[in-house]
Amino acid sequence: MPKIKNIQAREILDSRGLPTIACKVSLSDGSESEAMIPSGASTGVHEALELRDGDKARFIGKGVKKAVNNVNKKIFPKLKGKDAGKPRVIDQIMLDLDGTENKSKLGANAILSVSLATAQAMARSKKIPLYKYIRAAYRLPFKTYEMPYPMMNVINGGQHADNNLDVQEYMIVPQAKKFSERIRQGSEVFHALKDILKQKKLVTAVGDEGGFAPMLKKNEEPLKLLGEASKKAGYNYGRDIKVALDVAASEFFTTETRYKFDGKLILPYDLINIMKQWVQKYPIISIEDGLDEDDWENWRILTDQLGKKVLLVGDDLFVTNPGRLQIGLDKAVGNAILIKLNQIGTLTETIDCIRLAQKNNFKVIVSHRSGETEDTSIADLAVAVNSDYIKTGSLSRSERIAKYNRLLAIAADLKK
Ligand code: 2PG
Ligand code: MG
Repeated sequence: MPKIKNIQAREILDSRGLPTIACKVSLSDGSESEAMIPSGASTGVHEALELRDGDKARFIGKGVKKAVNNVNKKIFPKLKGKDAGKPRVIDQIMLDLDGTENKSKLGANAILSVSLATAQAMARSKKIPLYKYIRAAYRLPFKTYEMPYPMMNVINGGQHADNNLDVQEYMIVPQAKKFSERIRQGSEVFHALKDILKQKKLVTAVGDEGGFAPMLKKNEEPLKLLGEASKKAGYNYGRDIKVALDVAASEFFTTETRYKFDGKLILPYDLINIMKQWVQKYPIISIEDGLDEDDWENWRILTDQLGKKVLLVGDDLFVTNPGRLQIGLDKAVGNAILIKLNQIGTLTETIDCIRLAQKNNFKVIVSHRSGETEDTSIADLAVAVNSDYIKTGSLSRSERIAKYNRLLAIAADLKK
């Protein structure tokens, strides 16, 4: 088994032009690979810590030199010479070295960069694609490979755009059987939507995840526009094209349990009612973070009322953390989980969280971050774990398209 020979991290830029960490792991047999770590904007308070320098003289305080140093000076000496093909052991060494609950000493960005680059390098060493390596290394019990359904974020709001929409993501979920056809459907609806926005004299500039970011009067309007766009592209809104939302409610939750929505302060009960009405009127199959990340009580009510009809996805709620997910399972809250590697900070804990979800019949959605890079590992992760869905942005911006193109390559290999 190859050993870890060298680890070299450095500071690079993400899709927002802000610093993030890249890390190259080199093995004793000459294989090597570099992982690049994404960064969120609507980060949950329970996420593992993304270490930033806070030095206002560089990159408005957002430099990651400390994280880079932690990899090169603290993590590398501990991992040098270790078996690269034992991901659980490698990750545990880093967890012990950090020793904190939320990886605040070394930084989740530092730790994940090593965790992921080691897996990538091992896949190269074994001359197999990353998705096959992940499945084998963690002894995942699946017999076949399934391609995920993409949730494509074609209208951006919330923290990802400068428009007036409170809901962060309006996503289309194409339903074709073949993966490449799902991508085609998504692209066609995206372009039809652009034409419609132009006709209505609405802005067609895009937000952080490549979706359009028009100024609209009400949060409900995009749901109508998606119907018009589907129709214009020749699809049935409901049968061919379904909808997923990321409400990202933690971002507009205010004190005293009120939500600021459509310009008004409303009760959780009102927000739940709005979602119920939308589910009746539009082909919505999934609602992510419909309520605040700590509003467990109302999450429970939401689950009771809508849990049989749609996916209720915990993102900020569960933060890819098996412990938080277990709380949700015990409280019977939600029925699906969003999976982001950098919310928890190691590949091993990510896999464990996915397995816990799957064993409890929760649906799994592997996800990008709003600040991304050209790294496509999440496409491989999704296929490795037979993720039900993947959320990786709109049909524009290369850091989003890179993941779709990687999935197309995998689908071609798998003849799916
Ligand atoms: C989300 C993500 C990705 P961010 O809320 O689901 O779309 O956004 O990376 O900004 O947290
Ligand atoms: Mg989210």
